Amino acid sequence: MRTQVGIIGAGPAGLLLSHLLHLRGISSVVLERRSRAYVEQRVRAGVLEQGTVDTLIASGVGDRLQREGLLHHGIELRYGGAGHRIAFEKLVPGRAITVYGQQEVVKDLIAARLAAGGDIRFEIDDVAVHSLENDPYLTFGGERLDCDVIAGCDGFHGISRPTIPDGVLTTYERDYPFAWLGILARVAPSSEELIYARNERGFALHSMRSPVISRFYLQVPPDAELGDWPDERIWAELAARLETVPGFTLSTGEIIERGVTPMRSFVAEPMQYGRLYLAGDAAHIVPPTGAKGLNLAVADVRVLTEALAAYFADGSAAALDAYSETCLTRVWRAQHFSWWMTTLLHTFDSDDAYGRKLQTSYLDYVTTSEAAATTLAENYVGLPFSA
Ligand code: RFL
Ligand code: PHB
Repeated sequence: MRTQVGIIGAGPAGLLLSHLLHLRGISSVVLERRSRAYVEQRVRAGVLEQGTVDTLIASGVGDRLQREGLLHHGIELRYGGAGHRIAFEKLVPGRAITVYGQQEVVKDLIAARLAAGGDIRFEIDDVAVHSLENDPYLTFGGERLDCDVIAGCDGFHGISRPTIPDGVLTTYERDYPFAWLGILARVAPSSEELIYARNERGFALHSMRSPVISRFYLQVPPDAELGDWPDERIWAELAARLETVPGFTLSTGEIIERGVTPMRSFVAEPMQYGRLYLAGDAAHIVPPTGAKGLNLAVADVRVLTEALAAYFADGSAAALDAYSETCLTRVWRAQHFSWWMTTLLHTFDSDDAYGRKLQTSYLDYVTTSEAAATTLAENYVGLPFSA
């Protein structure tokens, strides 16, 4: 078998890449370890930047997103007994976020690829990468797939990044002394906009998926186990951290999904080696406080698509050679923003009174200075893509 681009992983990065390449007349095969049902149901991100939405709409996969996505023009920062709105419509006019589940994006992309005759192979658990310097190919299930290039879109725990020889990559990491317990609940959101709450008991986030489904996250110890968090405890803790302003009552409902996510910042540089190009979580991850992971995956894939289109059009490799460097500017901006939002809102060491004062000082600044609020807003809705 032969294809132009062999893609490992059918997450947002791999699927969008396959879709955008198809629109440029470039062939690809997507190899995914999990089943279609599994990837379509995996609950993860929910906040799409303006540029992500624009990319999906412009490439013809935005119909359901436009019908069902929830357009938000602000978020609330809640601390010290009060809520403070960061008003995108005033601070970054014309830019907003859309709340639409990552698994809905994945469903839309799979449907579009299959409708166009795309080749996505699910439940392939033995992909191996070969000959990255020259004439690369993939093997799986006793088959061989020759490719011009390979795209490693297989997430943080995938096989692509580890196949790069020792000594090539430099990695940068930060661990955080907590995790997020996330739940999806069958209950109308208690707020129209997302609430990022700093609380002595730990951070809490109120998000949503639809007028009848809410999404919540709680800062928990890094070794937290779901067994220690029965429903009553989750709701009590969410109420304790969110019901801190007069008149706000948290509505509760049936919990339909739950999980614990570790928090980590990570970047591997460069995001390429020989004929292998890494995109999305395979190359970098951020703590979810800034809602940047999925959006960065989309940004990488846009750059890679343009570079591959130039390469396959006339053999010019300049953009491909510059792929990593082009992506890393945005990656590091998102790294900083995600680290900063995380640092601002979580409880680190309860004994660290100094750190707490610094947080409060910055929160007061960001909620009273238009310049500081604009910094938060323009990063949150996503910086524009360069031409
Ligand atoms: P993914 O989604 O992890 O997809 C990788 C795919 O590769 C497959 N795979 C393999 N396939 C074949 N062979 C192998 N050896 C393979 N190993 C792995 C996997 O099964 C999978 O299908 O990576 P991708 O495409 O780079 O997308 C990245 C995003 O998924 C991720 O950054 C976001 O979910 C992060 N994130 C958020 N990002 C946002 O932009 N906004 C948010 O609001 C947001 N919230 C979140 C998040 C991530 C979370 N978790 C659970 C990590 C909230 C949470 C709780
Ligand atoms: C979500 O809705 O899943 C979500 C929203 C905002 C974040 C992270 C996750 O910062």
